[in-house]
Amino acid sequence: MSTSPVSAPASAVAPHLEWFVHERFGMFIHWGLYAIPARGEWVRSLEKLTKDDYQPFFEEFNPIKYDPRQWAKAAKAAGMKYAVMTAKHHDGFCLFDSKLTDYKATNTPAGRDLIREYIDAFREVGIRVGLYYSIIDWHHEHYPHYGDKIHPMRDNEAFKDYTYDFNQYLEYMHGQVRELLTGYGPIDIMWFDFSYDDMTGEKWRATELVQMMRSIQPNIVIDNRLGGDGKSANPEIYAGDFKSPEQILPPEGVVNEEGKPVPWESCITLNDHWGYCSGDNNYKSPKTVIRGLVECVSKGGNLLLNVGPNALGEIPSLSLDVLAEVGKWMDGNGRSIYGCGPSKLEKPEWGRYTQRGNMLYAHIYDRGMGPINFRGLSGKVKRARLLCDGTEIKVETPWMAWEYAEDAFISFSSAELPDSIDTVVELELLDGD
Ligand code: H79
Repeated sequence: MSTSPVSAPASAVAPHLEWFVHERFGMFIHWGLYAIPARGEWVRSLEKLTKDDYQPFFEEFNPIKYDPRQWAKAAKAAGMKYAVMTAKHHDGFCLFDSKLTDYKATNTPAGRDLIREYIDAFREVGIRVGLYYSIIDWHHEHYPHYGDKIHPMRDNEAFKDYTYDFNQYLEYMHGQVRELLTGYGPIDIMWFDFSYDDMTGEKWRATELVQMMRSIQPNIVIDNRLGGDGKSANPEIYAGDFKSPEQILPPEGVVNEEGKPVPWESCITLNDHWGYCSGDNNYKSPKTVIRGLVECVSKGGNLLLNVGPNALGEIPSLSLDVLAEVGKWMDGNGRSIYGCGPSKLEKPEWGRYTQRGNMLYAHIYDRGMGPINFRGLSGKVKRARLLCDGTEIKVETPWMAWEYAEDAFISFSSAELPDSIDTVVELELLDGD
């Protein structure tokens, strides 16, 4: 057979990435002044708002319901093991108390460092903390543009003769990254967003930046959006630790030019916006999210699932509802996610496989008509159990299947699958192949 059922799926990763490829499921948090207009985090650019147009949101930002312990509780209950929150998004507003700018939460009615509270609250419940930092900045006077069309400065007559000194912006950006890495203890992930056109790599003085970061926090996990060659087996120091597909799950696992698997993490919104959008109720169902997470793991990746808290500081209740349902499933089935990766077995007709060492997890979505076929596994299964409650599942090759002697089969006694979203059967495989 071309496929070997018994395989250790976790390919070796650098030691500082072991936790990252183990935990698999994180919470992305997009929060900032844009929660007030509530039309998504791109509102300033898309609607060509000037600094003056945007300023009222700064003056009124007062999230009286902000209690990151509640957010951490929701993340924990959903089975999320890490989080990444916007310390600064493209609008340049800082949720942290940076000494390098006045454009920060401390100077709004909020009056305090909201990133510190997030970090404390999530650490408190054992969730790893990451920070999103936009390298694009629509507020800084020495950040030139984003493309030729999108950035408000460029479209604004008043700025047509504008001159800038990009090095001053880079000093600012490097300085803020240093602040974030020195002021809050160990940060697990630094999530930069993003390079474009020729604004990539050394335009950000990325080698120097990453060397500085590693000198402060050698084990920090860094995304790949400072630029660099995503395919090379010997990538630039700033090419990052993982690939970051956005709003898409890759069709198969991600590999470098040598065919070696590369850690990756898809970031996905729960509705159709990252930042809070009051009019957007187009939520993904718990089933979509759960199956999406399983798909990521079955292809060797992570899922970073977004919430966009509102101007008062609350995660929208529709988001909380989905997270709670996902959490119920994770409670019973998380062992098919954490520490798991792809199986060498082909994707089955009825669902997906994930695997950890000799433990193969069959995620059954579609019961089909006959017994469920585990192709090629005849005689290779030591035992099978329903993951969520430990019930014995009999693995057999029924006489009707005499033509398929290499395959193993299971049948559920009830007409329904126990879990209509994803029934997981844990198959302990015999060693060897
Ligand atoms: O922070 C989130 C996005 O704001 C950011 N990355 C994620 C994690 C991002 N910035 N730019 N892009 C993604 C790509 C550009 C997308 C755009 Fe659009 C298409 C900008 C305007 C049209 C997406 C759709 C944002 C607004 C509408």
